[in-house]
Amino acid sequence: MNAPLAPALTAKDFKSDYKPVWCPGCGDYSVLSAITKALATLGLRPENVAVVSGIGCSSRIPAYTTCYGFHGVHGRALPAATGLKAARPDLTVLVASGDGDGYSIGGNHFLHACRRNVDLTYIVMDNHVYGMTKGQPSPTTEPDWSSKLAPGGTGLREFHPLVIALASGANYIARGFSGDPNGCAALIAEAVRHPGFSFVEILSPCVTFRPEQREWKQAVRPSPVEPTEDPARAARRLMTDDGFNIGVLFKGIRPAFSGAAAQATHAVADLEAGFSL
Ligand SMILES: Cc1ncc(C[n+]2csc(CCOP(=O)(O)OP(=O)(O)O)c2C)c(N)n1
Ligand code: SF4
Repeated sequence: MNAPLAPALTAKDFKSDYKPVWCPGCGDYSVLSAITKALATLGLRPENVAVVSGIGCSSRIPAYTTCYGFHGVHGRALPAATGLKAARPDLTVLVASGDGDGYSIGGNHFLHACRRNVDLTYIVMDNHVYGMTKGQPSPTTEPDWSSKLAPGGTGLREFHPLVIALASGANYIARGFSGDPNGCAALIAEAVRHPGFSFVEILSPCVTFRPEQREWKQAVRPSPVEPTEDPARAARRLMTDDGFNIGVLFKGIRPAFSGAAAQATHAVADLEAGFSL
């Protein structure tokens, strides 16, 4: 007789008993719901999933799931996740980050994670501000956003995450909005299924330090075009992107990094012999 099938899990099974400490109305609540819904939709089990993060309000996500979690060092989620996936390719590895964590201190890791194309899903909750440390401008902050900490604005050009991801080699690129958790869940589920490095940028308002972001609800719109596998076409679309088109931009066809090319082809003794004087 066949063993009984494990019962299907729901999003609730992926939520831990820890109550999130986010401010009421923070977009990250919906992103947590989207992640747990995506994992249930994919038919995964918590013991087969790891959620890795850095530091920030958004980086608290691992503790709020029942999956394996690693709440690491600011800006260093991607290297930790890359090592984990290399050691445990059987695990589904999600990485949660914020625009400060992922694009500022962790910006260099972002470039190289895209380039390496290890099979990870990178979810960045972008609120154009450092929420946890009380409202400093981040790389995606508008140059003219004036605040107590940056009166008159920084005057600095914004970082363009989707452009950088495409130029650096990410294999799946999408943008979601936390106000549409079902849409975000669908983007995340597709990102997990897609081989290689998948990048999902989610506009997730910080209602405390950027209360005007509540208006994003009126600004976002479904992308008018279908995803493309052609990087040149995706790049042209980004030229006219104002940051509020929601959906999948790019689904690449690069095979995920498998490590095959990095397998040792020489015995250590042969290498030593080659270097002997
Ligand atoms: C090495 C290091 N530098 C700085 C900090 C302080 N710090 C903690 S969270 C954070 C910014 C988080 O911003 P973001 O990633 O945008 O996340 P949010 O809180 O907005 O979700 C900073 C600068 C730190 N913890 N470690
Ligand atoms: S400070 Fe901003 S990002 Fe942090 S929990 Fe509050 S609303 Fe969310």
